[in-house]
Amino acid sequence: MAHPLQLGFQDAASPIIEELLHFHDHALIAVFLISALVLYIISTLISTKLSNTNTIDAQEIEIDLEPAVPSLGVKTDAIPGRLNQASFIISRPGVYYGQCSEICGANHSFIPIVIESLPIKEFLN
Ligand SMILES: [Cu+2]
Repeated sequence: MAHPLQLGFQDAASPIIEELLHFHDHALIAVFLISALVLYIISTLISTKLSNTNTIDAQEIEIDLEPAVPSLGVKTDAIPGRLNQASFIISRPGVYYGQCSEICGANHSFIPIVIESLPIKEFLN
């Protein structure tokens, strides 16, 4: 039934449009939940203290290292101006060598990557 000054559609008057309206409401809930999740993730990324999201100078983006230590199974991107972290468990103490695995510049092959693993008691002393 139509009402004066009605903003939306008329009420559903057939089974097919009733189902379509149910689907519309269901899809709207899904869209709302996804939007809320995306907004939450964006606000978390913007407000975190763990990474520097401000790029000071466009020149600083030129170098993009990708250190990798094969014996530890670790490979991560390193971008100047941004603090990256990678956590992993090393099963025994030692010195592990790696390499840059992205062609980053003229001295790409001379970038030393060394991880020294110590027991926690030695590390704290
Ligand atoms: Cu490199």
